[in-house]
Amino acid sequence: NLVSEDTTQVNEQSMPVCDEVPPDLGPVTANKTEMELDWVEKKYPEVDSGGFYSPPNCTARHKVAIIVPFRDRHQHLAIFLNHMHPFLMKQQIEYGIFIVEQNDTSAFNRAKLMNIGFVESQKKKPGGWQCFIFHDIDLLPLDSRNLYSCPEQPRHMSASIDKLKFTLPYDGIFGGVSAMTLEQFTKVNGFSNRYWGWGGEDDDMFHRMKKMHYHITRYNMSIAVYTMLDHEESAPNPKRFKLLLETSKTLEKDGLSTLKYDLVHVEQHHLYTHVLANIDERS
Ligand code: BGN
Repeated sequence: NLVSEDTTQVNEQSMPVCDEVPPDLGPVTANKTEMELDWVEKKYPEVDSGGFYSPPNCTARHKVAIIVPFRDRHQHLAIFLNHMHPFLMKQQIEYGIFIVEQNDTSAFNRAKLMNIGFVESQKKKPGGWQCFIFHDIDLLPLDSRNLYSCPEQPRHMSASIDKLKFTLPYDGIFGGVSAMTLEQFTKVNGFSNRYWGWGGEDDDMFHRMKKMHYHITRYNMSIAVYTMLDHEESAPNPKRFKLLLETSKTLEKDGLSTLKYDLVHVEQHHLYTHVLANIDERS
């Protein structure tokens, strides 16, 4: 008996499944000069309101929510969207870009914003996203072979960054850009909500993954290449060392299960969905 291959499968609209490895992938350049969002919006009419896209001629293999924690980086937003949309479209994935902004003035809480992005993005997708890519706004991928999908194990994507001399600062680094499946992310109870200020929240996620017996994978350093946009350094959180020692004890009591925030709005712009929330203790 002949068993039809994946590539010949058809869906309701009789579209073939997209190739496992889309055509014409390789190194790309980044435009890091200041630009207007209005101008970027005009360049990508094929992107649907909310920053959603699915390939027109084939059924995507991956449904990916790109979750971007955000505050005070408006100059980066246009550059990021201008880079990411063509990059992701070329990969023939179905995706949505979610910019999750902290509205209050307490210290930036990157991890909590990513938890909120996870929860809110799921509400915006019938059937739900299966893959989540948590993405700093200042990192632009420079090779489209760096596929924005979720393999069997969590993947650290931004392994090779120009500002870090294209080397891993340490083995267990899981910051910058990371990919996790729905199952992986929920099994570890998401990120910790307790890291206010710079540093450690990504290491905390690394510990969570290890505790649940996952192991972090990476693409080859020549493919996982990123360029970083310039910005001022933020103040490190002095409590991060102590928090990190507590991760394995507190995993069940700190994360998606205890996430509380006050949603200001979820707005669909042409190239992204804007999630705005108050997240500090007062909210
Ligand atoms: C590490 C930070 C990470 C950050 C990387 C790269 C901490 C915890 C103290 C052990 N970790 O030092 O959060 O992603 O640098 O900049 O500060």
